[in-house]
Amino acid sequence: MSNPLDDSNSKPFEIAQQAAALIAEKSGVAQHDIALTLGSGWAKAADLIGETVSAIDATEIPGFSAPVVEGHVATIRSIALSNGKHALVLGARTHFYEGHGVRRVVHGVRTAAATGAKTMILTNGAGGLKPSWQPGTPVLISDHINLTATSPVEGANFVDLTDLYSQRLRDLARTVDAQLDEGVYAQFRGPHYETPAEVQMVKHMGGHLVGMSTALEAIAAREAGMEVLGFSLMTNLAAGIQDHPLSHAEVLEAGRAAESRISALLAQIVAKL
Ligand code: 8IG
Repeated sequence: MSNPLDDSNSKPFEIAQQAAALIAEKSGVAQHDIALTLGSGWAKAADLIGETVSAIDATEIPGFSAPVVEGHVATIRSIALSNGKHALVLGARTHFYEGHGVRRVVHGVRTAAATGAKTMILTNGAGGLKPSWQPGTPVLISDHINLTATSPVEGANFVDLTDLYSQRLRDLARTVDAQLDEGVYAQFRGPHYETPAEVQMVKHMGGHLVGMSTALEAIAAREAGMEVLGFSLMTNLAAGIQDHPLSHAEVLEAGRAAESRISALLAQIVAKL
């Protein structure tokens, strides 16, 4: 299947504009205010934040591709909030490890910006470095370390990433749950989990969470002028910190166990935006 983003002569922002126009047409919602990417463990939030106006198969929208991982769904939803705002939920995250290039990874974020969204909420499942965190703990992302050795920004556009994960939005999240901890998220390329030595490297670099998404998307969101709120669901202690090997099944189970609680938390935060 061909994807227009893969043509090096194509313009990613134009394709995002086309995608946004088609979403507006299919949903009947001219402008969205907030966009969310719901990672492992966060999917139920879509049912809690408001009324689903429209559910669109992402593969019908220019630039989107079908997800590869079990538990990931390729639906774009337009949701009407009770406060009159409109949220776009991107259930179709493309991961960098899929090998389709960074343009496809950030296309959802660029499309969200093109629909008018000013706030981008990025969520994920992640490994944690703090032994005090229990699996199922939601953690606010305070900053990131991009270990993918690439950037979504094309050309000499020196985007400022100070306060990338908005202090204002983290403070707002804490008005819903004052106990929320925060940490620095390190994005690895994946799809393998880290070695214990790599986890120690992250610890020395000042990281607290390890995962395979979010940082590249956050950069693209900032480039597009959006304010970013980032959340990790800590599903497992990172390799070498927990005393047993990591398993995807265990990660999914921790996500399922926490899903209702953290999705309700996120929905309460969205209502305050
Ligand atoms: I869920 O421990 C989840 N995703 N890189 N490491 C990385 N990604 C993850 C992990 C983890 N847990």
